[in-house]
Amino acid sequence: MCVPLESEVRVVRELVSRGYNAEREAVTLLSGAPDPQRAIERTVEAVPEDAPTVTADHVRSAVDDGAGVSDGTSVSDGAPTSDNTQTSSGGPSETKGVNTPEEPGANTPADPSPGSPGEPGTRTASESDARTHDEPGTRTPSDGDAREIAIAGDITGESTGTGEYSDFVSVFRDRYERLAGQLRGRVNHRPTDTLERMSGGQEAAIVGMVNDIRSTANGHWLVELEDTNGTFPTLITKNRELAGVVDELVLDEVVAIEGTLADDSGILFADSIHFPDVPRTYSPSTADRHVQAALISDVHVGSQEFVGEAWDRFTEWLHTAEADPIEYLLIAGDMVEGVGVYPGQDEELDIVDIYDQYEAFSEHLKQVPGDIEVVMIPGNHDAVRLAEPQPAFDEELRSIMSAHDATITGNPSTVTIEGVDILMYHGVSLDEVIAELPAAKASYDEPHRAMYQLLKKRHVAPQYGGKLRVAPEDHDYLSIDEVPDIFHTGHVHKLGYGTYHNVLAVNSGCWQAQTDFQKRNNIQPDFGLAAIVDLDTLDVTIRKFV
Ligand code: D5M
Ligand code: FE
Ligand code: ZN
Repeated sequence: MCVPLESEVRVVRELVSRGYNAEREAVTLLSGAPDPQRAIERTVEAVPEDAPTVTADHVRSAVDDGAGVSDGTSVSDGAPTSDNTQTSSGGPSETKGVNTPEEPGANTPADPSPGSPGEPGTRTASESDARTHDEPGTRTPSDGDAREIAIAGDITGESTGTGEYSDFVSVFRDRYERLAGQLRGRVNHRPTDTLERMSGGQEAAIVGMVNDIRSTANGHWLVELEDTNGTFPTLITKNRELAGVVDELVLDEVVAIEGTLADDSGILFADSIHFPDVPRTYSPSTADRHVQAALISDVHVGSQEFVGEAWDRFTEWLHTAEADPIEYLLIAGDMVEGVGVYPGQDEELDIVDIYDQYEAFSEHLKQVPGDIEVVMIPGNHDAVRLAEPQPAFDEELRSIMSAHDATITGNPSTVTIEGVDILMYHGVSLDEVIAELPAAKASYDEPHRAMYQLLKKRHVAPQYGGKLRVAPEDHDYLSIDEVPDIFHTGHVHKLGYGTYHNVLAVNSGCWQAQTDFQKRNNIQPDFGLAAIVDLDTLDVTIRKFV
C-alpha cells in the first residue's frame, strides 16, 4: 500500500527519491492533485528518460492521460477517506455562521460531484478556462493586481523607550489622553481637583483611569479614578443595576463615571459608567470584490505537539480550487515554540535551537501557495522582545523566513487589506481579561467575548502589570484609536468568533496539540482549524484539518 502524500515537501521528497528534480509549478500541481501519489506515478511514467526535471507540462500531460486522476472523483488507494470530507485528498469540512461554532466541522459539506458550476466547493463557471477544465481540483494562482495592503500602528523601528521612569509616565499619560479624548465629549466632566471645591449634592462627571477597586463592608463598591490632576473616589451602590458593570472594570482602564456629589463633596455617587467603546451603529468597511483571508495563529513549530499533519492538510487544501478566493493568510503570532518561555518547556521541544525552529517554520510556510500574501506579527513565544508593543522580526529572522516575501509587522498592528482594517494582536492580555472577569463575560470557551472587552475598553492591554509586560514608549501603541473592521487575536489556543457592535472578532486556534501544562490544567486546545473570512461580507467559515 502506498503512503498518502499530503504536502509539497512530500511530493519533492518522493520525486527526489526517484532521482528527479521538479519545477515549482509541477510540485504545486502534484500536491494539489486529488490523489498526489497516483499523479506522481503517472507523471514519472510520462517523463522522458533523459529529462532530469519534472515540468508542469509533464504533470499536465500525465494527468490528462490518467483518467480519474484530475477530476476529483477518484478515491486514492492509500489516503484515508473520512466520512465528512468532500475530496479524495482529504479536503476539510466546514461550518459557516457568525457565532461560535459549537462543533467545528459538524455541518454537512458540499456535494462532492465535480463540475457543477456555482455550487460551493466548485470553481465558478464564468472563470473556467482550458486549464481549470483540465484540472478542476487545482488552485488558479491569482495575479495579485487587485491587492492592496497597508500597515499602521506598528512600533517597528519607532521605539524610543529607554526604560527610564519618565518613559512610563509618558506612556501612561498618552494612554489617558487618547482614551479620555474618546469620552470627554460624552459627559460633562470636571478635573478631580476641582470636585471637592464644588458644592455638595451637585451632578458631576469624572473621566479617569481606574486606580483602585474595593468592596466596602456593606457590599458596595469604591472605585477610585485618577486623572492628570489627582484622584477622586466614586461609590457604586450594590443595589443599583450598575453594580453588574463593576465586575467588568479592570485596573488602569479609562472610563467616565457620572453621578451626584456627596454633601461634603468628598465622594461621587455613581449613576452611570461609560466606556470608550465602539459605537453601536459602527458600519464596517468591506472589500469591493469576493476575496477571502485565512486567519490563523500559534503555529508553534519546534514543539513536540506541533500538528504537522494538520498543517500539511491545510496547506494542501490551499492549493485546491476551493481555496481560490483566499488571497491572504494572516498569522497572529507564536510562529515557533521558542525556548525558555515557561519552566520545563525544554522537555517538550522537538527542535531545541530557536533559529532552527524558524528554519523549520519557513519550510512549512513554503507549502503555502506562492500567490497568497502572508502577514505575520510576533507572539510571546517568538524571538523578539516580550514587552508590548513588540517590534516585528529582525533582519536575521526575516532572512530565514524570506521565501514567502511576507508582510512582517509588529504586535499589535492594523493591516488594511482592500479597504478592510484588521487589527492584529497576539492576545497575551486575553489571559488576564479571562482571569479577572466572570465566565459569562469572558472565558476560554468563548475567547471572542474577552476580545469584546478589549474593544469596549478600546485598548488591547487595558490592565498594566501581571504577566503582560508593557514597554515604556513615547506614545501608547496599545490603545485602539480607530475602530477596526476585523479584530484578530490568538494566544489562548481556543477558536471563537462573533461580532461586537458590527466589528468581527476572531480568535484563531492553534497548530499545537495539548501540552503537559494544558493537560495538568484540563485545557483542551482547538488545533488544526482555520477561520476563513469573506472580506466582502465579513462572513466566517471554519475549516477543520484534523
Ligand atoms: O499560550 C497558550 C495558552 O496557555 C495561553 O492561554 C497561556 C497558557 N499557558 C500555556 N502554558 C502556560 C504556562 N506554563 N504557564 C501559564 N500559562 C500557560 P502560549 O502563548 O502559546 O504559551
Ligand atoms: Fe501560543
Ligand atoms: Zn501566545
